Amino acid sequence: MKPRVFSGMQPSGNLHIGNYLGALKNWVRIQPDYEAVFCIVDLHAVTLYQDPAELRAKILELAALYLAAGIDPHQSAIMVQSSVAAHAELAWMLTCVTPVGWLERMTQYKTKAAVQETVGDGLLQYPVLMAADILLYQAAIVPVGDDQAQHLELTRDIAQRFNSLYGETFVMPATSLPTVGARIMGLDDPSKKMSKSEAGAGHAISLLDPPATIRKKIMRATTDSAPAVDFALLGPGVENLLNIYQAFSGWDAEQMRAHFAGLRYGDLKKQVAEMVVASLEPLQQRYREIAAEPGYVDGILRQGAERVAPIANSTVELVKRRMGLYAPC
Ligand code: AQP
Repeated sequence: MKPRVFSGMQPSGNLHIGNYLGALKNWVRIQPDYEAVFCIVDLHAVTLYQDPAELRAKILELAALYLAAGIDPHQSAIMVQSSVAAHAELAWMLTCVTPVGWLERMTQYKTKAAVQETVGDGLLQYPVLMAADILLYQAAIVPVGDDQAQHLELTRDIAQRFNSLYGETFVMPATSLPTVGARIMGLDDPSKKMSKSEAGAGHAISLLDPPATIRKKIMRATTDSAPAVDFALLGPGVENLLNIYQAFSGWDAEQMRAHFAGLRYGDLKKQVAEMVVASLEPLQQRYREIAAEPGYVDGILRQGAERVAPIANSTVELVKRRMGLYAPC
């Protein structure tokens, strides 16, 4: 039997090249070697207010993007978190073994809470729900970008605590980060990670941005006052552009140096833009084909939920028995 892999993304905002290079591209690469569950984590998205009609549309868009990027629904299950009730059920059980101090220390919670007038409890509980998503499927590995590494550590802490209180129950999931592209930074401000929820037209490149928009955003990306690429003195903006090129091209560090050392920033940007445009073109084409088939994505999501629900439900039954909750024989 193949080991299991689980990962997910929130249907909030527009998927960007950070989400693609940090996670989605890795999912496609590893899917033949694992029994994979790729989730659309809508319950996570509503930890911040989402317009209901827009959220429904974004769920289908995200599923279509998974498919367009190369997730094969015959190999991997694509499903929506809220369509398998066991996610929320296990989250509650894990909440009860999680000290609140562990959650208050999470960097993503602190960053997102800092810009809210009032902080919903869901935002604090976000990593417990993420732990439930992963532990529900007894996933051996979780391919994510670098920003989720802290939440994965917490998932292991919660699993360990549960196992020590109630006996061996959960598999310890390992974090899988890509070697290049684990943290793509904002084009307008390379000190901040590229993020769906960050406002600003020049911040992120969305996977569905037209070529002209991609070129414009990259040509305007923040660099520094040096004229050309110097690998001994890389500023964060230039390093980010080089990372983007390397992650899309698959080049090694030697090839990158040989090609880009001494190149003027304007030419670097042109080459990065053409690499991004050419890499996204097939994905965008497949996305348009999928979006033109009404009902296709709904069918995939229904099948995905039906496929994974028995695994999720059997974990919940096991956890109930371990905790002494009522579980009829
Ligand atoms: N900038 C990034 N570079 C590399 N990987 C990234 N990921 C996110 N940003 C980058 C990875 O993408 C996956 C999807 O994450 P998510 O939808 O759960 O949300 P997130 O991590 O909070 O990403 P965003 O884009 O910043 O979304 P919002 O603004 O909605 O919170 C994860 O594997 C993540 O590591």
